[in-house]
Amino acid sequence: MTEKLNIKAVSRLVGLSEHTIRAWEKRYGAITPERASTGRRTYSMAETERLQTLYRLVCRGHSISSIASLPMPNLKQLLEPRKTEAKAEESPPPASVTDLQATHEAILGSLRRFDFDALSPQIAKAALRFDIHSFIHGVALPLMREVGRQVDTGSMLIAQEHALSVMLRDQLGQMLKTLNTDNHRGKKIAVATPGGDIHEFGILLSGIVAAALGWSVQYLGPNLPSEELARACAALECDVALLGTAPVPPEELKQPWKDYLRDLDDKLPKRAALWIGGAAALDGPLPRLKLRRGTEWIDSIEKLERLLQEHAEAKRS
Ligand code: B12
Repeated sequence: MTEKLNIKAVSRLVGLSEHTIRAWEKRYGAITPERASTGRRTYSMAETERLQTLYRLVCRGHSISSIASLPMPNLKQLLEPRKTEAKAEESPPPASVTDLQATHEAILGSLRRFDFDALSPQIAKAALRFDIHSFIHGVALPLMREVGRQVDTGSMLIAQEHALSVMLRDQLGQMLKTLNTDNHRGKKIAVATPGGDIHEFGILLSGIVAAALGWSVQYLGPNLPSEELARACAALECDVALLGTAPVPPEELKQPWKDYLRDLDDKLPKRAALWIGGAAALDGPLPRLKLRRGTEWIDSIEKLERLLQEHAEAKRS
């Protein structure tokens, strides 16, 4: 019997939200899942692989409308690196789910055994071996979430979380630097977190995704006061100010999010759009906050990828 997956499992394996999977089916006919007797969609492994391939191509700048109906061999051909194309095309071939899981387990194992010497080479090897998309969605994000969960339940120490954070941070910083080289002519995006919030992974991953899509990333790091971000955007002539937010307790922040955002809205140059990613963009009152300029609330890296593509295309047309 051939294995069938439900939409939740496909979403987890591929890294696309359930909403996007349904939208790609309905709007673009990208896949045609069967329906179980309950009416629920079921997906074959071939359809799962097709979604994974489409997602990778979208991350490399193809619009879903232009590739959704192509047969698999053509999609695979598009994925093959061509020497003359952009840096994102130079990354290794897509990783299999089994390889990603084995890497995840190996890194977690070293962390559990306090074998910190093994961690850094393991992370570096994974970054070389997998394409950017797989490394982010299949290695970096699941590791941070799992370690956060284990610290919560008391099965890992905060010291282990710190050790992993530092090594992942170094690796991601290196990737950002490499991808950002030669992007001077792309649209400019400044990336930071608000004063008091030191969680850096959301903005690092966002910077990597933007750089891979050809944006010129001005990485300002975590813990930046609103006024400083506004002034830097003016000096750098940025098209977008991207703010990453983690679910930090309010007392950790130098200003409440609302005040920070209003101040930024006041002080940012007119030409800069304001994009807000992470916890502040999730369900809650903040995304209804009235600001004067064009504002996007971004609850996932996937939505960021879409916006970056749309805005990069808007400039060209
Ligand atoms: C790593 C981590 C740290 C590291 C940060 C290292 C670093 N250089 O970044 C360290 C150890 C330093 C740290 C410190 C603290 N942390 Co901490 N940390 C985490 C942890 C484990 C992971 C967060 C992370 O980086 N995730 C990776 C992001 C990218 O993934 P994500 O959160 O799933 O986000 C998704 C979307 O929201 C979106 N997204 C997220 N950010 C962004 C940004 C942009 C621009 C975009 C477009 C999208 C986007 O994309 C993701 C994928 O879809 C979380 C636990 C968890 N499970 O979240 C706690 C967590 C956030 N920390 C927490 C706390 C309390 C703290 C501390 C106050 C105390 C402590 N426990 O150590 C301090 C100080 C924080 C401060 N002042 O900022 C709490 C906050 C809960 C709360 N509200 O009370 C959490 C939830 C842990 C917990 N359960 O207690 N932390």
